Amino acid sequence: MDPPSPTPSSSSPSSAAAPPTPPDALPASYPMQSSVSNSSSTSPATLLSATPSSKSVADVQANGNGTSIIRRKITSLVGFSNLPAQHHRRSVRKGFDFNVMVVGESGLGKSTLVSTLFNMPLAPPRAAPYSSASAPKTVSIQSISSEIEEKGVKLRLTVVDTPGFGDLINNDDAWRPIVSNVEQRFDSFLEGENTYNRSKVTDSRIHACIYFIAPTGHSLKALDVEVMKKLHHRVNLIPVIAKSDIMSDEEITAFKARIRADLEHHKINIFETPRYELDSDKSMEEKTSIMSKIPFAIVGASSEITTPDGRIVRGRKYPWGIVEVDNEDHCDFVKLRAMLVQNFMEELKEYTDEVLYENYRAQKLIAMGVSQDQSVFKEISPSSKMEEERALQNARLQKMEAEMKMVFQQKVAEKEQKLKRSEDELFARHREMKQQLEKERRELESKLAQAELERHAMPEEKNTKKKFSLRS
Ligand SMILES: Nc1nc2c(ncn2[C@@H]2O[C@H](COP(=O)(O)OP(=O)(O)OP(=O)(O)O)[C@@H](O)[C@H]2O)c(=O)[nH]1
Ligand SMILES: [Mg+2]
Repeated sequence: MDPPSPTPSSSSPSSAAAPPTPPDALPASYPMQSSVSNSSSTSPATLLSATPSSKSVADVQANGNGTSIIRRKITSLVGFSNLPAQHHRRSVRKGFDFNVMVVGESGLGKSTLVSTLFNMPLAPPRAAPYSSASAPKTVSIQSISSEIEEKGVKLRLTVVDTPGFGDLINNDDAWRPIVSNVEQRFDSFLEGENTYNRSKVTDSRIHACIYFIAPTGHSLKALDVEVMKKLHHRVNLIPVIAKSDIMSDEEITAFKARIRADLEHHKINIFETPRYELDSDKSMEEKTSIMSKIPFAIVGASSEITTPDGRIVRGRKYPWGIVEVDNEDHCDFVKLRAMLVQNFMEELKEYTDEVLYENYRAQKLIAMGVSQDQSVFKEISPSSKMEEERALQNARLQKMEAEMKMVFQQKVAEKEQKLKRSEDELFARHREMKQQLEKERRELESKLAQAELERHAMPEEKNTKKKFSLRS
Protein backbone atom coordinates (compact mmCIF):
# COMPACT_ATOMS: atom_id res chain seq x y z
CA MET A 1 0.00 0.00 0.00
CA ASP A 2 1.31 3.44 -0.76
CA PRO A 3 2.13 5.55 2.23
CA PRO A 4 -0.17 8.50 2.71
CA SER A 5 1.16 11.46 0.75
CA PRO A 6 2.45 14.33 2.80
CA THR A 7 0.33 17.42 2.88
CA PRO A 8 2.87 20.22 2.79
CA SER A 9 1.45 23.53 3.60
CA SER A 10 3.15 26.83 3.39
CA SER A 11 0.62 28.48 5.62
CA SER A 12 -0.21 26.00 8.31
CA PRO A 13 2.47 24.97 10.78
CA SER A 14 0.59 21.87 11.83
CA SER A 15 0.50 20.17 8.49
CA ALA A 16 1.12 16.66 9.80
CA ALA A 17 -0.73 14.00 7.83
CA ALA A 18 -3.85 12.61 9.39
CA PRO A 19 -3.72 8.93 10.33
CA PRO A 20 -5.33 6.66 7.75
CA THR A 21 -9.06 6.49 8.29
CA PRO A 22 -10.26 2.93 8.77
CA PRO A 23 -12.64 1.78 6.09
CA ASP A 24 -16.16 1.86 7.51
CA ALA A 25 -17.58 -0.77 5.26
CA LEU A 26 -16.04 -3.65 3.42
CA PRO A 27 -15.70 -3.06 -0.30
CA ALA A 28 -17.83 -5.21 -2.53
CA SER A 29 -14.81 -6.58 -4.35
CA TYR A 30 -11.13 -6.71 -3.57
CA PRO A 31 -8.33 -7.87 -5.87
CA MET A 32 -6.52 -10.93 -4.62
CA GLN A 33 -3.14 -12.26 -5.71
CA SER A 34 -1.60 -15.63 -5.47
CA SER A 35 1.63 -16.97 -6.89
CA VAL A 36 1.90 -20.15 -8.89
CA SER A 37 5.23 -21.53 -9.95
CA ASN A 38 5.72 -22.26 -13.62
CA SER A 39 7.81 -25.23 -12.64
CA SER A 40 4.76 -26.85 -11.15
CA SER A 41 3.24 -29.60 -13.20
CA THR A 42 -0.15 -28.04 -12.60
CA SER A 43 -0.58 -25.08 -14.90
CA PRO A 44 -2.20 -21.87 -13.65
CA ALA A 45 -4.97 -22.47 -16.14
CA THR A 46 -5.64 -25.88 -14.60
CA LEU A 47 -5.75 -24.30 -11.20
CA LEU A 48 -8.15 -21.67 -12.35
CA SER A 49 -10.50 -24.13 -13.92
CA ALA A 50 -10.47 -26.01 -10.64
CA THR A 51 -11.64 -22.92 -8.74
CA PRO A 52 -15.02 -23.79 -7.32
CA SER A 53 -16.52 -20.31 -7.37
CA SER A 54 -17.86 -19.26 -10.70
CA LYS A 55 -18.20 -15.75 -9.27
CA SER A 56 -14.45 -15.03 -9.24
CA VAL A 57 -12.98 -13.20 -12.19
CA ALA A 58 -9.35 -14.01 -12.87
CA ASP A 59 -6.49 -13.31 -15.20
CA VAL A 60 -2.96 -14.67 -15.23
CA GLN A 61 0.13 -12.55 -15.65
CA ALA A 62 3.68 -13.77 -15.83
CA ASN A 63 6.32 -11.68 -14.17
CA GLY A 64 10.08 -11.57 -14.77
CA ASN A 65 11.14 -14.15 -12.21
CA GLY A 66 9.29 -17.04 -13.72
CA THR A 67 6.27 -16.82 -11.47
CA SER A 68 2.72 -16.39 -12.65
CA ILE A 69 0.46 -14.12 -10.67
CA ILE A 70 -3.18 -15.02 -10.66
CA ARG A 71 -5.36 -12.00 -10.04
CA ARG A 72 -8.83 -12.78 -8.89
CA LYS A 73 -11.57 -10.40 -7.99
CA ILE A 74 -13.71 -11.89 -5.31
CA THR A 75 -17.23 -10.67 -5.57
CA SER A 76 -18.58 -12.41 -2.49
CA LEU A 77 -17.50 -11.26 0.99
CA VAL A 78 -14.54 -12.99 2.61
CA GLY A 79 -13.64 -10.30 5.13
CA PHE A 80 -9.89 -9.85 4.89
CA SER A 81 -10.34 -6.45 3.27
CA ASN A 82 -11.01 -5.29 6.82
CA LEU A 83 -7.46 -6.19 7.94
CA PRO A 84 -6.08 -2.64 7.49
CA ALA A 85 -8.86 -1.38 9.76
CA GLN A 86 -7.99 -4.01 12.36
CA HIS A 87 -4.34 -3.05 12.10
CA HIS A 88 -5.25 0.62 12.47
CA ARG A 89 -7.32 -0.11 15.61
CA ARG A 90 -4.50 -2.12 17.19
CA SER A 91 -1.90 0.53 16.35
CA VAL A 92 -3.99 3.32 17.87
CA ARG A 93 -4.48 1.24 21.03
CA LYS A 94 -0.82 0.33 21.40
CA GLY A 95 0.76 3.58 20.20
CA PHE A 96 4.13 3.85 18.51
CA ASP A 97 7.74 4.07 19.64
CA PHE A 98 10.27 6.11 17.79
CA ASN A 99 13.84 6.78 18.80
CA VAL A 100 15.82 9.40 16.95
CA MET A 101 19.41 10.43 17.52
CA VAL A 102 20.80 13.82 16.63
CA VAL A 103 24.52 14.13 16.01
CA GLY A 104 26.35 17.29 15.06
CA GLU A 105 28.60 19.98 16.34
CA SER A 106 27.46 22.21 19.12
CA GLY A 107 25.13 25.07 18.21
CA LEU A 108 24.09 23.70 14.79
CA GLY A 109 20.42 23.73 15.78
CA LYS A 110 19.82 20.09 16.81
CA SER A 111 17.49 20.88 19.71
CA THR A 112 15.70 23.51 17.66
CA LEU A 113 15.11 21.09 14.76
CA VAL A 114 13.70 18.35 17.01
CA SER A 115 11.36 20.88 18.62
CA THR A 116 10.33 22.08 15.14
CA LEU A 117 9.78 18.52 13.90
CA PHE A 118 7.58 17.42 16.76
CA ASN A 119 6.10 20.82 17.42
CA MET A 120 7.00 20.98 21.08
CA PRO A 121 9.94 22.25 23.07
CA LEU A 122 12.23 19.37 23.89
CA ALA A 123 15.18 20.76 25.77
CA PRO A 124 16.19 24.35 26.43
CA PRO A 125 18.90 25.52 24.03
CA ARG A 126 22.31 25.81 25.56
CA ALA A 127 23.24 29.40 26.35
CA ALA A 128 26.50 29.36 24.41
CA PRO A 129 28.88 26.86 22.88
CA TYR A 130 31.80 25.77 25.01
CA SER A 131 34.83 27.97 25.15
CA SER A 132 38.13 26.19 24.70
CA ALA A 133 38.72 26.49 28.45
CA SER A 134 35.41 24.87 29.42
CA ALA A 135 35.46 22.27 26.65
CA PRO A 136 34.24 18.88 27.87
CA LYS A 137 36.56 15.86 27.92
CA THR A 138 34.07 13.43 26.35
CA VAL A 139 30.88 13.43 24.32
CA SER A 140 27.94 12.87 26.64
CA ILE A 141 24.77 11.14 25.53
CA GLN A 142 21.45 12.52 26.70
CA SER A 143 18.18 10.79 26.14
CA ILE A 144 14.87 12.61 26.51
CA SER A 145 11.61 10.67 26.20
CA SER A 146 8.15 12.09 25.90
CA GLU A 147 4.75 10.80 24.89
CA ILE A 148 3.03 12.95 22.32
CA GLU A 149 -0.41 12.57 20.80
CA GLU A 150 -1.83 13.69 17.49
CA LYS A 151 -5.45 13.02 16.51
CA GLY A 152 -5.65 10.16 19.00
CA VAL A 153 -2.43 8.50 17.85
CA LYS A 154 0.17 8.18 20.61
CA LEU A 155 3.89 8.39 19.90
CA ARG A 156 6.48 7.57 22.53
CA LEU A 157 9.32 9.69 21.22
CA THR A 158 12.88 9.40 22.48
CA VAL A 159 15.44 11.91 21.33
CA VAL A 160 19.05 11.00 21.94
CA ASP A 161 21.23 14.09 21.93
CA THR A 162 25.02 14.13 21.76
CA PRO A 163 26.12 17.38 23.42
CA GLY A 164 29.82 17.92 23.43
CA PHE A 165 30.30 16.33 20.01
CA GLY A 166 32.88 18.27 18.03
CA ASP A 167 33.66 20.46 21.05
CA LEU A 168 36.56 18.38 22.29
CA ILE A 169 40.13 19.55 21.97
CA ASN A 170 40.91 16.19 20.35
CA ASN A 171 37.92 14.84 18.43
CA ASP A 172 39.65 11.67 17.22
CA ASP A 173 37.52 9.40 19.39
CA ALA A 174 34.36 11.50 19.35
CA TRP A 175 32.51 8.69 17.54
CA ARG A 176 33.19 6.09 20.25
CA PRO A 177 30.56 7.03 22.87
CA ILE A 178 27.97 7.52 20.11
CA VAL A 179 28.56 4.13 18.46
CA SER A 180 28.80 2.42 21.83
CA ASN A 181 25.45 3.96 22.88
CA VAL A 182 23.82 2.66 19.67
CA GLU A 183 25.31 -0.81 20.25
CA GLN A 184 24.30 -0.84 23.91
CA ARG A 185 20.72 -0.29 22.78
CA PHE A 186 21.02 -3.26 20.41
CA ASP A 187 22.50 -5.31 23.25
CA SER A 188 19.68 -4.53 25.66
CA PHE A 189 17.13 -5.41 22.96
CA LEU A 190 18.98 -8.68 22.30
CA GLU A 191 18.97 -9.45 26.03
CA GLY A 192 15.28 -8.61 26.19
CA GLU A 193 14.56 -10.97 23.31
CA ASN A 194 16.18 -13.79 25.25
CA THR A 195 14.10 -13.24 28.37
CA TYR A 196 11.03 -15.24 29.33
CA ASN A 197 8.47 -12.52 28.54
CA ARG A 198 9.45 -10.91 25.26
CA SER A 199 6.26 -8.86 24.98
CA LYS A 200 7.56 -6.57 27.75
CA VAL A 201 10.74 -5.68 25.82
CA THR A 202 10.85 -1.99 25.00
CA ASP A 203 12.45 -1.04 21.76
CA SER A 204 15.14 1.48 22.61
CA ARG A 205 17.07 0.94 19.38
CA ILE A 206 17.89 4.06 17.37
CA HIS A 207 15.56 4.14 14.36
CA ALA A 208 17.07 7.19 12.68
CA CYS A 209 20.12 9.35 13.12
CA ILE A 210 19.99 12.93 11.85
CA TYR A 211 23.53 14.00 11.13
CA PHE A 212 24.02 17.77 11.13
CA ILE A 213 26.57 19.15 8.66
CA ALA A 214 27.83 22.65 9.33
CA PRO A 215 26.87 25.11 6.55
CA THR A 216 30.48 25.75 5.50
CA GLY A 217 29.84 25.53 1.76
CA HIS A 218 33.05 23.52 1.29
CA SER A 219 32.92 19.77 1.69
CA LEU A 220 32.50 17.25 4.51
CA LYS A 221 34.95 17.68 7.38
CA ALA A 222 37.24 14.79 8.29
CA LEU A 223 35.31 14.46 11.56
CA ASP A 224 31.98 14.17 9.69
CA VAL A 225 33.38 11.49 7.39
CA GLU A 226 34.87 9.52 10.27
CA VAL A 227 31.75 9.58 12.42
CA MET A 228 29.39 8.78 9.56
CA LYS A 229 31.64 5.90 8.49
CA LYS A 230 31.45 4.45 11.98
CA LEU A 231 27.72 4.98 12.25
CA HIS A 232 26.26 4.01 8.89
CA HIS A 233 26.33 0.24 9.56
CA ARG A 234 24.45 0.70 12.79
CA VAL A 235 21.84 3.41 12.10
CA ASN A 236 19.70 4.87 9.35
CA LEU A 237 21.74 7.97 8.55
CA ILE A 238 19.89 11.07 7.42
CA PRO A 239 22.36 13.88 6.64
CA VAL A 240 21.11 17.46 6.88
CA ILE A 241 22.73 20.83 6.19
CA ALA A 242 22.14 22.81 9.37
CA LYS A 243 21.08 26.45 9.38
CA SER A 244 20.73 26.51 5.60
CA ASP A 245 19.12 29.95 5.83
CA ILE A 246 22.58 31.46 6.02
CA MET A 247 23.41 30.17 2.53
CA SER A 248 22.10 31.25 -0.87
CA ASP A 249 20.22 28.81 -3.12
CA GLU A 250 23.22 28.49 -5.45
CA GLU A 251 25.56 27.83 -2.54
CA ILE A 252 23.21 25.16 -1.20
CA THR A 253 23.00 23.41 -4.59
CA ALA A 254 26.78 23.34 -4.97
CA PHE A 255 27.29 22.27 -1.33
CA LYS A 256 24.76 19.43 -1.69
CA ALA A 257 26.53 18.13 -4.80
CA ARG A 258 29.86 18.17 -2.98
CA ILE A 259 28.43 16.36 0.04
CA ARG A 260 26.78 13.72 -2.17
CA ALA A 261 30.10 13.16 -3.97
CA ASP A 262 31.91 12.87 -0.63
CA LEU A 263 29.34 10.35 0.68
CA GLU A 264 29.71 8.30 -2.46
CA HIS A 265 33.50 8.52 -2.39
CA HIS A 266 33.66 7.32 1.21
CA LYS A 267 30.95 4.69 0.56
CA ILE A 268 28.77 6.02 3.35
CA ASN A 269 25.28 4.52 3.23
CA ILE A 270 22.42 6.83 3.93
CA PHE A 271 18.80 5.85 4.42
CA GLU A 272 16.94 5.51 1.15
CA THR A 273 13.20 5.46 0.75
CA PRO A 274 12.34 1.87 -0.22
CA ARG A 275 10.73 1.18 -3.57
CA TYR A 276 8.07 -1.47 -3.96
CA GLU A 277 6.81 -3.29 -7.01
CA LEU A 278 3.27 -2.07 -6.48
CA ASP A 279 4.22 1.60 -5.93
CA SER A 280 1.96 3.96 -7.81
CA ASP A 281 3.50 6.57 -10.12
CA LYS A 282 2.62 9.26 -7.57
CA SER A 283 4.35 7.41 -4.79
CA MET A 284 7.45 6.79 -6.94
CA GLU A 285 7.53 10.48 -7.82
CA GLU A 286 7.30 11.44 -4.14
CA LYS A 287 10.14 9.09 -3.22
CA THR A 288 12.34 10.38 -6.04
CA SER A 289 11.60 13.93 -5.02
CA ILE A 290 12.54 13.23 -1.37
CA MET A 291 15.76 11.44 -2.33
CA SER A 292 16.76 14.23 -4.73
CA LYS A 293 16.88 16.68 -1.80
CA ILE A 294 19.39 14.72 0.26
CA PRO A 295 21.23 16.13 2.19
CA PHE A 296 18.23 18.13 3.34
CA ALA A 297 18.93 21.83 3.69
CA ILE A 298 16.97 22.67 6.81
CA VAL A 299 15.95 25.61 8.89
CA GLY A 300 14.74 25.18 12.42
CA ALA A 301 12.46 27.60 14.22
CA SER A 302 9.86 26.69 16.76
CA SER A 303 8.47 30.21 17.22
CA GLU A 304 5.75 31.65 15.05
CA ILE A 305 5.99 34.94 13.18
CA THR A 306 3.61 36.97 11.07
CA THR A 307 4.43 37.45 7.39
CA PRO A 308 3.87 40.82 5.67
CA ASP A 309 0.78 39.30 4.00
CA GLY A 310 -0.65 38.44 7.43
CA ARG A 311 0.01 34.68 7.61
CA ILE A 312 1.26 33.16 10.86
CA VAL A 313 4.14 30.82 10.08
CA ARG A 314 7.02 29.06 11.77
CA GLY A 315 10.16 30.71 10.52
CA ARG A 316 13.08 33.05 11.05
CA LYS A 317 12.86 36.78 10.48
CA TYR A 318 15.66 38.72 8.86
CA PRO A 319 15.90 42.34 7.74
CA TRP A 320 15.80 41.05 4.16
CA GLY A 321 12.77 38.82 4.67
CA ILE A 322 11.28 35.74 6.30
CA VAL A 323 12.46 32.14 5.95
CA GLU A 324 9.48 29.84 6.39
CA VAL A 325 10.23 26.42 7.83
CA ASP A 326 7.17 24.72 6.27
CA ASN A 327 7.64 26.27 2.84
CA GLU A 328 9.27 23.93 0.34
CA ASP A 329 10.56 26.87 -1.67
CA HIS A 330 12.51 28.07 1.35
CA CYS A 331 14.04 24.86 2.72
CA ASP A 332 13.79 21.05 2.76
CA PHE A 333 12.21 20.77 6.20
CA VAL A 334 8.95 19.39 4.74
CA LYS A 335 10.88 16.68 2.88
CA LEU A 336 12.82 15.74 6.02
CA ARG A 337 9.55 15.49 7.97
CA ALA A 338 8.05 13.36 5.19
CA MET A 339 10.98 10.95 5.39
CA LEU A 340 11.31 10.86 9.14
CA VAL A 341 7.77 11.13 10.42
CA GLN A 342 4.96 11.30 7.90
CA ASN A 343 5.72 8.64 5.33
CA PHE A 344 8.67 6.47 6.23
CA MET A 345 8.82 6.14 10.01
CA GLU A 346 7.66 2.54 9.76
CA GLU A 347 10.23 1.80 7.06
CA LEU A 348 12.98 3.33 9.20
CA LYS A 349 11.93 1.05 12.05
CA GLU A 350 11.63 -1.95 9.75
CA TYR A 351 15.11 -1.41 8.28
CA THR A 352 16.54 -0.98 11.77
CA ASP A 353 14.95 -4.23 12.90
CA GLU A 354 15.46 -6.37 9.82
CA VAL A 355 18.83 -5.20 8.54
CA LEU A 356 20.84 -3.10 11.00
CA TYR A 357 19.90 -5.01 14.16
CA GLU A 358 20.01 -8.40 12.41
CA ASN A 359 23.53 -7.69 11.13
CA TYR A 360 24.66 -6.59 14.58
CA ARG A 361 23.04 -9.65 16.17
CA ALA A 362 24.65 -12.01 13.66
CA GLN A 363 28.08 -10.43 14.18
CA LYS A 364 27.64 -10.67 17.93
CA LEU A 365 26.60 -14.32 17.82
CA ILE A 366 29.44 -15.21 15.44
CA ALA A 367 31.89 -13.45 17.79
CA MET A 368 30.45 -15.57 20.60
CA GLY A 369 31.12 -18.69 18.54
CA VAL A 370 27.52 -19.41 17.60
CA SER A 371 27.46 -20.20 13.91
CA GLN A 372 24.55 -19.21 11.76
CA ASP A 373 22.53 -21.60 9.67
CA GLN A 374 21.90 -19.38 6.65
CA SER A 375 19.35 -21.77 5.20
CA VAL A 376 16.99 -20.77 8.01
CA PHE A 377 16.87 -17.23 6.71
CA LYS A 378 16.62 -17.86 3.01
CA GLU A 379 13.61 -16.43 1.32
CA ILE A 380 10.96 -19.02 0.69
CA SER A 381 9.26 -18.66 -2.66
CA PRO A 382 6.47 -21.09 -3.55
CA SER A 383 8.28 -22.28 -6.69
CA SER A 384 11.59 -22.95 -4.95
CA LYS A 385 9.72 -24.62 -2.08
CA MET A 386 7.97 -26.94 -4.55
CA GLU A 387 11.26 -27.60 -6.30
CA GLU A 388 12.84 -28.44 -2.97
CA GLU A 389 9.99 -30.76 -2.04
CA ARG A 390 10.19 -32.46 -5.42
CA ALA A 391 13.94 -33.01 -5.01
CA LEU A 392 13.33 -34.42 -1.53
CA GLN A 393 10.62 -36.73 -2.85
CA ASN A 394 12.92 -37.88 -5.68
CA ALA A 395 15.70 -38.56 -3.22
CA ARG A 396 13.27 -40.52 -1.03
CA LEU A 397 12.09 -42.57 -4.03
CA GLN A 398 15.65 -43.24 -5.16
CA LYS A 399 16.56 -44.38 -1.67
CA MET A 400 13.51 -46.65 -1.54
CA GLU A 401 14.34 -48.06 -4.98
CA ALA A 402 17.95 -48.74 -3.96
CA GLU A 403 16.78 -50.43 -0.76
CA MET A 404 14.29 -52.58 -2.67
CA LYS A 405 16.95 -53.51 -5.22
CA MET A 406 19.30 -54.49 -2.41
CA VAL A 407 16.65 -56.64 -0.71
CA PHE A 408 15.76 -58.26 -4.04
CA GLN A 409 19.41 -59.00 -4.83
CA GLN A 410 19.88 -60.42 -1.34
CA LYS A 411 16.85 -62.66 -1.78
CA VAL A 412 18.01 -63.82 -5.24
CA ALA A 413 21.48 -64.58 -3.86
CA GLU A 414 19.95 -66.54 -0.97
CA LYS A 415 17.73 -68.49 -3.39
CA GLU A 416 20.67 -69.18 -5.67
CA GLN A 417 22.70 -70.43 -2.75
CA LYS A 418 19.82 -72.64 -1.65
CA LEU A 419 19.39 -74.00 -5.17
CA LYS A 420 23.10 -74.62 -5.43
CA ARG A 421 23.05 -76.41 -2.10
CA SER A 422 20.14 -78.62 -3.15
CA GLU A 423 21.81 -79.22 -6.52
CA ASP A 424 24.99 -80.32 -4.75
CA GLU A 425 22.94 -82.50 -2.45
CA LEU A 426 21.14 -84.01 -5.43
CA PHE A 427 24.44 -84.64 -7.17
CA ALA A 428 25.83 -86.22 -4.03
CA ARG A 429 22.72 -88.39 -3.66
CA HIS A 430 22.84 -89.26 -7.32
CA ARG A 431 26.48 -90.23 -7.00
CA GLU A 432 25.77 -92.23 -3.89
CA MET A 433 22.84 -93.99 -5.52
CA LYS A 434 24.91 -94.65 -8.61
CA GLN A 435 27.68 -96.07 -6.49
CA GLN A 436 25.11 -98.15 -4.57
CA LEU A 437 23.59 -99.37 -7.78
CA GLU A 438 27.03 -100.14 -9.15
CA LYS A 439 27.81 -102.02 -5.99
CA GLU A 440 24.56 -103.93 -6.16
CA ARG A 441 25.11 -104.62 -9.81
CA ARG A 442 28.55 -105.92 -9.09
CA GLU A 443 27.19 -108.08 -6.26
CA LEU A 444 24.47 -109.41 -8.47
CA GLU A 445 26.94 -110.12 -11.21
CA SER A 446 29.19 -111.95 -8.84
CA LYS A 447 26.17 -113.83 -7.49
CA LEU A 448 25.13 -114.59 -11.00
CA ALA A 449 28.60 -115.80 -11.82
CA GLN A 450 28.55 -117.91 -8.68
CA ALA A 451 25.20 -119.36 -9.58
CA GLU A 452 26.44 -120.03 -13.06
CA LEU A 453 29.37 -121.85 -11.68
CA GLU A 454 27.17 -123.80 -9.38
CA ARG A 455 24.81 -124.64 -12.19
CA HIS A 456 27.66 -125.95 -14.31
CA ALA A 457 28.80 -128.13 -11.44
CA MET A 458 25.39 -129.62 -10.72
CA PRO A 459 24.63 -132.13 -13.73
CA GLU A 460 27.79 -134.18 -13.13
CA GLU A 461 26.70 -134.80 -9.58
CA LYS A 462 23.23 -135.83 -10.79
CA ASN A 463 24.66 -138.22 -13.35
CA THR A 464 26.85 -139.83 -10.73
CA LYS A 465 23.88 -140.35 -8.41
CA LYS A 466 21.88 -141.94 -11.23
CA LYS A 467 24.65 -144.32 -12.02
CA PHE A 468 24.74 -145.37 -8.38
CA SER A 469 21.03 -146.02 -8.25
CA LEU A 470 21.00 -148.08 -11.41
CA ARG A 471 23.60 -150.34 -10.10
CA SER A 472 21.86 -150.93 -6.82
N1 LIG B 1 20.05 30.84 11.55
C1 LIG B 1 19.63 29.76 12.16
N2 LIG B 1 19.76 29.63 13.49
C2 LIG B 1 19.30 28.50 14.07
C3 LIG B 1 18.68 27.49 13.32
N3 LIG B 1 18.32 26.49 14.17
C4 LIG B 1 18.71 26.91 15.40
N4 LIG B 1 19.28 28.11 15.34
C5 LIG B 1 19.84 28.86 16.47
O1 LIG B 1 21.11 28.28 16.79
C6 LIG B 1 21.31 28.33 18.19
C7 LIG B 1 21.63 26.95 18.72
O2 LIG B 1 20.52 26.15 18.56
P1 LIG B 1 20.34 24.77 19.34
O3 LIG B 1 19.11 24.17 18.82
O4 LIG B 1 20.45 24.99 20.78
O5 LIG B 1 21.61 24.02 18.81
P2 LIG B 1 22.16 22.65 19.34
O6 LIG B 1 22.76 21.98 18.15
O7 LIG B 1 21.10 21.91 20.03
O8 LIG B 1 23.31 23.04 20.28
P3 LIG B 1 23.94 22.20 21.47
O9 LIG B 1 22.81 21.68 22.26
O10 LIG B 1 24.76 23.20 22.16
O11 LIG B 1 24.77 21.14 20.85
C8 LIG B 1 20.01 28.91 18.78
O12 LIG B 1 20.21 30.28 19.04
C9 LIG B 1 19.00 28.74 17.69
O13 LIG B 1 17.99 29.74 17.70
C10 LIG B 1 18.54 27.66 11.93
O14 LIG B 1 18.02 26.83 11.19
N5 LIG B 1 19.03 28.83 11.39
MG1 LIG C 1 20.93 21.05 21.90
